[in-house]
Amino acid sequence: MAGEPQADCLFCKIVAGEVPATIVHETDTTVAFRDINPQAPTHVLVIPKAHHRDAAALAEAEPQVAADVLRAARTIAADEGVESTGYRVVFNTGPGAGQTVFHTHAHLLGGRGLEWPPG
Ligand code: DGP
Repeated sequence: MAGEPQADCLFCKIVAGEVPATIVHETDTTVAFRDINPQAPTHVLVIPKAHHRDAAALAEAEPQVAADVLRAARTIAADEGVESTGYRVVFNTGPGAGQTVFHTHAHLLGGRGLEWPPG
């Protein structure tokens, strides 16, 4: 069922504490942790605790939680000291866009200059 934990999902396991992660922020509905392969000095993944495959599915099923993810990203950007210099929030959606983990996650990137367009 949409939103329920999935036994084979890596990020559901991080939510459950079954896989270790460096958690930097948590709310009732979200958790955020450092990316294992950082692409910038600040590279944090912000996820809903509920399982949805991507940002579009989350927005459709639980729009208030999608807003919680964005609000958490802003809080973390401030905590990390990148809010004033600018930061990027990216939802890779689908394999063609580079999504490899199919549990909604926002990449919060900052702490260096970010090119546009992205690769
Ligand atoms: P994406 O390619 O957009 O699906 O991003 C998935 C990200 O998840 C990628 O940047 C690497 C990160 N990642 C994969 N496995 C782990 C893990 O076990 N722990 C942490 N902290 N990050 C992971």
